[in-house]
Amino acid sequence: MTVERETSKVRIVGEAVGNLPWEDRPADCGDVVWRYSGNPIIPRRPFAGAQGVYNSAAIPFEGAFIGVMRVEHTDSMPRLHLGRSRDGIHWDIEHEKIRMTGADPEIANPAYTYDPRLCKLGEEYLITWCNDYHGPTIGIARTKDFVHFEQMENAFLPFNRNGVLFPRKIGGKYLMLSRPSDNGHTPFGDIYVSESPDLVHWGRHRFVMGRGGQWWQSTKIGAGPNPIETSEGWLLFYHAVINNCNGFVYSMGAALLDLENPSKVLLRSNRYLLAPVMDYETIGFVPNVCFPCAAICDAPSGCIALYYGAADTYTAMCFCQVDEVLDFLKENSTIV
Ligand code: BMA
Repeated sequence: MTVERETSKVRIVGEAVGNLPWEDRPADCGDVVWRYSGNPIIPRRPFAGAQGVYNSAAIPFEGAFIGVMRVEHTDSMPRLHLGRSRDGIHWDIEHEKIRMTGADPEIANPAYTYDPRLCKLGEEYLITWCNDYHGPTIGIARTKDFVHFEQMENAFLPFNRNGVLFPRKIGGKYLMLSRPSDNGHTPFGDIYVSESPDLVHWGRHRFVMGRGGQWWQSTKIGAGPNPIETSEGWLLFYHAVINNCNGFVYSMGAALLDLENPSKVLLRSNRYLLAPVMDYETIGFVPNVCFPCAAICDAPSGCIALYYGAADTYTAMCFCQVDEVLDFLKENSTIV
């Protein structure tokens, strides 16, 4: 359904998405980010052999939506599958994993692939994900048609499980956010930015922002959906983790990064925008996880639909409006 929306004050650089998956904020909700009433949009065990689909990426494509989904198989190993949706909410997911070609045999056929991000960069669609190579590192692939996928070189040395590209070159270079980590469940994590002339060789690594400050983001933080370009800076939604006596709890914060030098943080939330409270977020294979991986924006209205993995079991959605997120950030910001 196409919805008439008001025009936002903060300008999102991007396209109009008339068929944006969207639901207005419930009248009794005072939150800046609100959940879709039909959550979770992908249930537990969506097809035989799939334990769950979560932490997945989605993007508008040819008037509908296409997704690169993290599917946890019943050997508990995650692989990337293609998903298609007419409305961005109901998804048909291929039962076979995406076949990629072109990789050096040394890095082809990884045992696991997960937490994809998907962005349009020029005429291509680029997928980044956590890729198995002697431990987790960042894989990259390109496609133009979502039929042929070319796997490129891994971006970084292990261990790193969170690579997120900017959707355009900055200063003539490709930029990627990442969260260097260990090979276990990573009791630490900060966000760095790296640049590349060719999407193959990465360097000039710079610190962007780190864990710390308030308890909800004191253990680790990592980039969520690909940064959203706005007239005020790059809007970055990120996951943020607290370690309590029952384990990690993953919430979502937001930050604004400088347009020309994204290692410079202009604003950063000192309160979360989304934290696990619903049953589908608190009960699952990994309880207490909200893990945002994709954002689809309707540029004229500033409406943003976010996809997040819930409890490492489900896919869920939530919504927000760019002016309100920026107002929230201006009122609730501490740079750490
Ligand atoms: C992170 C990643 C995510 C996962 C989260 C919570 O480090 O592995 O895929 O959602 O932990 O288990």
